Amino acid sequence: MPVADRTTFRTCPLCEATCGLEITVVDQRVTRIRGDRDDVFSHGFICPKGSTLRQLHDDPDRLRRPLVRRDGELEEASWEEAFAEVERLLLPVLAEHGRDAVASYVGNPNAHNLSGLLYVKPLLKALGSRNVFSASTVDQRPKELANAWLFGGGLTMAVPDLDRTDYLLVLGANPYASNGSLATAPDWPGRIEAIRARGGRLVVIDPRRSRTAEEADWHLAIRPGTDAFLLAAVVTTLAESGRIDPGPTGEWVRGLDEVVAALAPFTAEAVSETVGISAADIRRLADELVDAPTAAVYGRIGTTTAEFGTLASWLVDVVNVCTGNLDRPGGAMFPRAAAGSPNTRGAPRTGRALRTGRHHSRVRGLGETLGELPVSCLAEEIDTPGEGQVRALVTLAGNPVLSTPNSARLDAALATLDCYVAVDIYLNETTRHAHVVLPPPSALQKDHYDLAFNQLAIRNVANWSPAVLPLDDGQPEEWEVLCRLALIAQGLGTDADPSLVDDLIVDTLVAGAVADEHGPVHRRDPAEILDALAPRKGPARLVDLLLRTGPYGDGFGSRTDPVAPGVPPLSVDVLLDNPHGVDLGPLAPRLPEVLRTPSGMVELDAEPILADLGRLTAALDRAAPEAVLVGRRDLRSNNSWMHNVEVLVKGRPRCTLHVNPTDADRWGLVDGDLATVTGRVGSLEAPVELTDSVRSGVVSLPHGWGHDLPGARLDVAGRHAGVNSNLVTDELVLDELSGNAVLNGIPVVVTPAAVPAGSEVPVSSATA
Ligand SMILES: Nc1nc2c(c(=O)[nH]1)N[C@H]1C(S)=C(S)[C@@H](COP(=O)(O)OP(=O)(O)OC[C@H]3O[C@@H](n4cnc5c(=O)[nH]c(N)nc54)[C@H](O)[C@@H]3O)O[C@H]1N2
Ligand SMILES: Nc1nc2c(c(=O)[nH]1)N[C@H]1C(S)=C(S)[C@@H](COP(=O)(O)OP(=O)(O)OC[C@H]3O[C@@H](n4cnc5c(=O)[nH]c(N)nc54)[C@H](O)[C@@H]3O)O[C@H]1N2
Ligand code: SF4
Ligand SMILES: [Mo]
Repeated sequence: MPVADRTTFRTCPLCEATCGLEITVVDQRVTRIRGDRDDVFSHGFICPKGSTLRQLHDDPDRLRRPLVRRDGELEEASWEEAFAEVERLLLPVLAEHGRDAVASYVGNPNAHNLSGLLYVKPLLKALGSRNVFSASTVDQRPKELANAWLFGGGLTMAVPDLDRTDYLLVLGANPYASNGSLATAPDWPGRIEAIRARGGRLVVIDPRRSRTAEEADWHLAIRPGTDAFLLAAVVTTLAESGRIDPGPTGEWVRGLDEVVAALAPFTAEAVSETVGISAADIRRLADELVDAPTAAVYGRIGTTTAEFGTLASWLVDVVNVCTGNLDRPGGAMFPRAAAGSPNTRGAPRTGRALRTGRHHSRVRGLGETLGELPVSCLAEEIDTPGEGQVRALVTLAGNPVLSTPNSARLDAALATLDCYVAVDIYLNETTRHAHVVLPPPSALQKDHYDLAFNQLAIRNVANWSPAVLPLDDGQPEEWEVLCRLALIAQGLGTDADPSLVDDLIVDTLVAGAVADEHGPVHRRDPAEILDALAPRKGPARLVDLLLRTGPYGDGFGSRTDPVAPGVPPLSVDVLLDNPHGVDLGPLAPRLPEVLRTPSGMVELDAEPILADLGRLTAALDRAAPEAVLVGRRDLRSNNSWMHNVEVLVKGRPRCTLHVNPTDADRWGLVDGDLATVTGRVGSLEAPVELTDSVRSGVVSLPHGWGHDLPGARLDVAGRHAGVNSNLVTDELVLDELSGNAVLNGIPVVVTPAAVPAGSEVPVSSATA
């Protein structure tokens, strides 16, 4: 019997913008997805990816049943068989080689997924290995460390107050393509246009004239990898003319004078050649920033996946402090998330100092940060024999064969593992090496709440999205899969009930909540709280707890004042009654209560950061390579995993090498022909697209492509394969302070390819 049409609303989980979607379902099939005009944050905005949740769900290549390797081939198996195989392969590795022999890699979609956000940590704990890796060390780790040292929390982030600022300085980000990152806002383009419409100014620092740079009032084409020099020179320029003034925020800032003194050698003149921007332009930039009524400096991928990533990330906020823009409307402000934020729990202005390097990687001795090792050393931990060698791997929503540096080496290493378990929706370039693949339900089959991105949002909102479609027959939830893996890793067998882990997690969180003397349920009876959460289980129960004990929560009856007009204090039930979300208002100043540093101050002078300035000084007069490679993103792409959606990949190929015409003349390259790009670790071949949008001496290739490896099951992506840019990025070049990979500014040599245009170039021909 056909079920009547229904319309449901949910937040898009694909990128950080958190747009509201309106979804029409007929007979348990999604027939239409469009922007939810009534969403309190996105007001109907949607990008071309948002509506493809339907195609992703319906994709015949999306795995619905587990795969188990038998006689070398991956075959469909029952869930029981798959978990039995995990146990059969994993336990001997643990028994014979110890816990550190099992590595894990946690990919980007975990941040967009409640199961990932709430159940991965317990699984990692159950595995008990120090070899934990994630996409964070090819991404934002430098910013997290800067935040942790400055403010006392990795996600205690000062985000640009887009809707009120008069001046936005963007470094190394292209929100017209990415829709913004580490600053959550649906419709960045619209918000940028609004800045200009109200007489404000957009300035973009990028070696490419990106879509965002095209919209800018001023674009400065910086030399890749040099943002830290530029920002240091902005501070020094302001200091020279006595214009550093943190305003009222100064009361909560420690070490400003010391920092200004330490940056003094980086004058506009001293850095000009290194950054490729005239001293006059650097001075003008400093003038504009300090003269604007309000201004916000914002940096992203181009500043974090760089040699001085932590310094650049820290300097973004040093400039925000120096210009009086930290924590004021129109400047860079701290969100107050409704659920799950460490900076709304416990005692304000107390915390422990961040320590890094508490343990080190076996082969290269790289230091741990925030409990993880740099993913740049994953391959060597697998392929270097000796005591402590990694023999088993668990990947959770990750595709490191396309997303991490020198990926050919990792690709080869994965083929040698004794046990590789992947939790993933696709058989792709990485998971094709697995012994067991465990596919979770599609995004439309899951409840959703943005526990992570609401902590970075430019407006405080809360939005609960119930699952749109039911689970397939016999299919476990993703959190149940993760819990069952945890139980197997703890030797409790394949039959143990995943609720055991779920109950343990909720018990721990409730115990923490009743112990928090600053929280709303201090000293309440845990049993009473657990009763009030029943009968929910899984992520819904945990989010309900986090919301109700959060800053806008009902405190399980202890608070009753409305949090927005007509909206009672928050719980999952209240959010269910508000399907377009609840608007909790614009950001409000939060200093000093947001701080969790040992001194209770913004610790501008954190010792590890100041120590790293020596590295910056040493690089000041280094000669620039003839050519460097940078990345870029495309609106129709999402890292490596949405190229199997036909509507997103059709049309002109997007994986092209952007080359400036003057460079092409020098290097003998022709538009449309293949070029060979060679770096220290290998080479690749990509079609040349001539464009003056890249600075001379810079070539650009997007990441996340290279879908022609045998054994993957990606029919559409295989026909639009592109080439993997990480075949030439170098696993030995890091931002030393954070261990983050350098993925921009890779020295390369570009030559015409020996192979004539049009003939197929297998990626596997790349030399490693
Ligand atoms: N459509 C789409 N959206 C996405 C993603 C996607 O793959 N596709 N990925 C998501 C993820 S995981 C992330 S982390 C975000 C990233 O979000 P963004 O950082 O906005 O992403 P990019 O478009 O890569 O922008 C980086 C820009 O930095 C420039 N750049 C390169 N090197 C340098 C440098 O040394 N200095 C400066 N100043 N600029 C430099 C590049 O030319 C590029 O324009 O996007 C998210 N959103
Ligand atoms: N050269 C270069 N390399 C880069 C970057 C760059 O700018 N340049 N950017 C880096 C950045 S910012 C990032 S974040 C990383 C991303 O690196 P990764 O996280 O390794 O890669 P993704 O492409 O996001 O792959 C996500 C995987 O999750 C799976 N997946 C999707 N949804 C789900 C789900 O709901 N559950 C499960 N279990 N699996 C799911 C997909 O099938 C895919 O295998 O790439 C990095 N690599
Ligand atoms: S911008 Fe991001 S959140 Fe919004 S519809 Fe597109 S992919 Fe989804
Ligand atoms: Mo990312």
